[in-house]
Amino acid sequence: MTANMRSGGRILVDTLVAQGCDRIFTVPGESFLAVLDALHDTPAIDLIVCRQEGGVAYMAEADGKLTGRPGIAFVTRGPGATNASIGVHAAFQDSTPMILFVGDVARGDRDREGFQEVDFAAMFRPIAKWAARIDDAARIPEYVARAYATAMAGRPGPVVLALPEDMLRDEVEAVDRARVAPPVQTPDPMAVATLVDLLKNACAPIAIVGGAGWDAAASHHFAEFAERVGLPVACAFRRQDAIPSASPVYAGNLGYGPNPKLVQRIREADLLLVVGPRLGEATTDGYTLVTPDHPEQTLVHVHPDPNELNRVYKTCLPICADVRELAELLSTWEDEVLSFSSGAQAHAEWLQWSEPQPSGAKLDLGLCVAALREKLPADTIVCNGAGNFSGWFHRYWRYGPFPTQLAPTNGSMGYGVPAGVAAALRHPGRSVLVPAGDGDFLMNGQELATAVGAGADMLVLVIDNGSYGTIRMHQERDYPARVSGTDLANPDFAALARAYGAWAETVETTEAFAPALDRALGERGVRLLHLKTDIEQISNATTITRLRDRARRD
Ligand SMILES: Cc1ncc(C[n+]2csc(CCOP(=O)(O)OP(=O)(O)O)c2C)c(N)n1
Ligand SMILES: [Mg+2]
Repeated sequence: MTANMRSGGRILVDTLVAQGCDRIFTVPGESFLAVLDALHDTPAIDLIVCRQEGGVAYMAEADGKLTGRPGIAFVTRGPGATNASIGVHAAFQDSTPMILFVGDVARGDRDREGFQEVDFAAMFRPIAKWAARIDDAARIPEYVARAYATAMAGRPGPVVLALPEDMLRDEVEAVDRARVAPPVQTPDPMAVATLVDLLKNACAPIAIVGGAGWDAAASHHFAEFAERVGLPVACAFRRQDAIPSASPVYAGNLGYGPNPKLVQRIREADLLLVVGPRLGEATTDGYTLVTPDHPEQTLVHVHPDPNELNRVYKTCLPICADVRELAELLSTWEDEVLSFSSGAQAHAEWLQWSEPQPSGAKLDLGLCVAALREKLPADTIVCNGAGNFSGWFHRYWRYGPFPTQLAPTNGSMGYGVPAGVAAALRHPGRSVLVPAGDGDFLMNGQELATAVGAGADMLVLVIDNGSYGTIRMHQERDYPARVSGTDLANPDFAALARAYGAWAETVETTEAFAPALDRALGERGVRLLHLKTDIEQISNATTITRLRDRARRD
């Protein structure tokens, strides 16, 4: 053996270090022992061992959202990869850079449907940007560099690489690759000049922002520009940190249950400046708020991926560019003519809409969010999965500077706890808040063990209405008073959290919430407040009684 010979596992870990990877999320498998062995001697990489591959993949996805570079996950063959697929789907729909490495059967056993064998390239093709297998250990640096490049380029997304276990044990010579940077995508100044001209001629423009490639710099520069010209800025679904809520032109969020005044403003807009979002189904209320042909509206779409321009929406001015570069160029654009008063009006409307009014409920979630607003720092990272419980946070929480929101735009349950772990590890000094539904929490509640084991500092709120409430809401609309398949018999969540080693209390009234929150904030590590709410408060906008009354009238 010459001095340059390395195992496939060693080459892979060296390659990841060269790409800047400092953390891997995993559930181990015997299919990638050579990688685990190489990690044994690699202090540069923090290995986070999880309890289920759904948790692994969500953590990697959330880490990708936080850093802008691919979050890294390692899972085993069929069972591990199928569990992890939920996070790949989230990364795909959320445009998040991520790489999932999957241990695979030995090359010589392929196509016998050996133990846990799956054709991973075929399985992941519809939900990954690229899915492939590395058959030659000498080509690991090339495959991994391409995986990084692909995950970050254009519209970011997930890449899946299968690793035959015997390939990882091969001893070969390989040429390392240097860290991959995303491509430079400076906007064409002529196109930006046209954009500014369109703004000058517009009576009622509005920006819709967030999404692919959005980062702290994009947020800073875009807010600077929008504030200077008074342009109202709405955020796409679950991109509420695209600019801080405190910005004087922040107009609120789109998605489920947006401010009707914001909806009206978008309908009446003559110019839509869309920077980053795909204008997906949730953001556009099922392609109705902005219709694909949007007659009488001019649509400027800025996106780093040419395939997203004119894909669904007729686009008057498509600009293929890095959103950060576009925002920076706009912030330094010298033009005194632009000045709108609508940004301040839209912000005032949002302030009013996002102020919780007492609902009369015994444990009033709106008032709980108001208490959280008072006691938690502005740069708190709020992590949630799917369910109506999230609606109170989307509506009433004030999101701080990017990144402060980790929430799946693909509406995937079980995301909050794993995302909270990723956030607590990436930003140990920051406050991390995980609002979770009772259904949502138990989809990945096992990752509390990972959180406690990793010394994560985070506050979990389990909002326990004894129901898959969102589905109950749809049920009450379509089949009133016929509850089927949505009631939940729940554990004592506080006792459960304590069993994991967390600090926990149960809260049953609004008055008890703030003192319990104070006690939670006085502790460190994982803390959980079990909030027992009434299913009657089915969303932040309506009640079961009102839904039934309406169904009776219709
Ligand atoms: C992984 C996954 N499974 C199922 C669904 C469908 N779904 C959306 S919301 C929801 C219920 C959420 O219940 P809970 O977390 O208790 O929140 P609540 O609506 O009661 O506030 C379900 C089952 C989903 N979005 N994701
Ligand atoms: Mg529930």
